[in-house]
Amino acid sequence: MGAALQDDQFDAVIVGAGFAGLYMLHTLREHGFTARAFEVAGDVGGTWYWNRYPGARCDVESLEYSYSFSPELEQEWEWTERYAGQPEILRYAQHVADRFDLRRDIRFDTRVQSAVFDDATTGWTITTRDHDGNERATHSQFLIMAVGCLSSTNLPEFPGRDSFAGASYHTGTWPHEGVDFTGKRVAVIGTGSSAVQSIPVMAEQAAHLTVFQRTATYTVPAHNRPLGPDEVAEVKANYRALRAANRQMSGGFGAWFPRGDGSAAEADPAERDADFEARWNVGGFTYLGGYSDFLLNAASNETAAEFVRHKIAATVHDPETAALLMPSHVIGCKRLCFDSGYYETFNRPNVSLVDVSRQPIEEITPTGVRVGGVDYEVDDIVYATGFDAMTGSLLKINARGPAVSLQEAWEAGPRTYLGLAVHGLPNMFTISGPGSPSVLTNMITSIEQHVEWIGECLIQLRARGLRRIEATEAAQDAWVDYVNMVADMTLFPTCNSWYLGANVPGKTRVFMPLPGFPPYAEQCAAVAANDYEGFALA
Ligand code: N01
Repeated sequence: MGAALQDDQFDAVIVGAGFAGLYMLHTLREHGFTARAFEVAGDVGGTWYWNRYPGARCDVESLEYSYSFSPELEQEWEWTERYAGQPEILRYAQHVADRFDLRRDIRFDTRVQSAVFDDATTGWTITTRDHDGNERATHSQFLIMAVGCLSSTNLPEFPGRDSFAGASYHTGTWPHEGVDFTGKRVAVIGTGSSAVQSIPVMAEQAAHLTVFQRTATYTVPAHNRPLGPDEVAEVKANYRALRAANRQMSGGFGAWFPRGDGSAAEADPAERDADFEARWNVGGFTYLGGYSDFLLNAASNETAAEFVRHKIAATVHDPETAALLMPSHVIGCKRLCFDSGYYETFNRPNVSLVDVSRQPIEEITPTGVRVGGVDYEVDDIVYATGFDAMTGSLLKINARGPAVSLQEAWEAGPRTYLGLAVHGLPNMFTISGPGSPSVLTNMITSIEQHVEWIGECLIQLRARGLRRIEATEAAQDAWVDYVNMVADMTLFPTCNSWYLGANVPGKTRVFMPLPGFPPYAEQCAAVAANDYEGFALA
């Protein structure tokens, strides 16, 4: 491995050049492996390349949502806001690519179409197609999927969708030149994180904005603001300690928030409300940090949910609209949202809310959206309808092992060992795959842990002259049972979230991520220390 390889032959092929692909490429090169990354986009950045909708920014604070692997990088990069906006995060990804000279090993505008493992050569043949339609085969020993968890858009098959005469957009594939909604009547379908961020911004431009809501959403103020030089200096002076502390947090971030313990249901109501109020005023993920049982105990959860409903009632002037905006499901069981003026936006005279929970969207007509026989005429439609999360992009690649394809292996839902490997697909790794904490964490913390584990694994294989690694079926079965058991101890499976695949019609209902980052990272380390227990090495 690592030497005298032809131009189309690499130790590893990496699919994707977002934060996972970039760090994987850097790590492999540092360890002396040859690697090539393929990226369907025209540049690096992954999710931050595509999601350019108005108001797009990260919900994890910028000083934490950044790589920790290079102390020099974290010292030299200057974040300007508490929550970085999409353009700034994209510039950061571009800076990383340039600083570590990664671009020369990335082929942009190139889609990986298929990957076939051949036991005779113990390697993968990867077929790619570039934007001119040229197909090319590349060979590698390892295949590393860095395709992102939220990269395959979900565009519901509404009858008549293609008949719409105006412009349609999906938040996840937003035009790079931006969209001017001035004077337009705009429909927004969906009220998840992307909608919550974009609705207040679009409402300022549009002549009228009609929001089609299937499930009301819990959102907490983000309280975004510019970062002051003193707070940045303080974090930079203590960055190593903060990163280490974050790796001990269940979400891989937030070690600097004050955390409470105990049960919200058993707390003194006045003290509990004071705690909610204080956290509401700090904003962001702090909100659910006051007690430790919000996702374990329905009564505790209800206290946090009810507090948000009171805030909605106090904010939204029209009682009917306020009632529609009040969610009834478990708070946090769908991804909590963070906003800059979301509920307030429904007080604007140019914004209206249409409930599509009981009467779904019937049809998209040439002039708008039809619900319950009523036509809402609009000029533009924004689909904020989310993603075929965690499995969508993996399954789009036709990956085939010696006896089974990924599609066949996951026919009844995703099955992995550690969220890192799939039985039947040797020498393939998935970064932040289903069965790992991934989307329940600060993605960059999870990505770094996976990349470092894979890098070390390849070093060990090389040192021992081994060429093949495959998760055993027994280890995978046990891991799937374990993930299900952990999920079933929580309230996560109680609502129709994308974590469960419930947002995509026909998708198997399986809770895909694994709650709890620190124990998971320890399990991965123990597997490696125990001679890659659960993997067959050859
Ligand atoms: O997508 P979503 P998103 N008819 O799936 C609705 C991350 N993220 O792009 O809830 C009508 O959350 C759907 O309704 P329902 C974050 O992890 C991060 O907003 O399924 N409505 C829902 O309201 C987030 O969770 C950040 O009933 C339909 C909406 O569309 C994830 O990405 C920013 C429908 C989809 O919401 C996805 O967020 C943005 C239909 N047929 C996103 N189908 C930051 O950190 C779907 N919906 C910055």
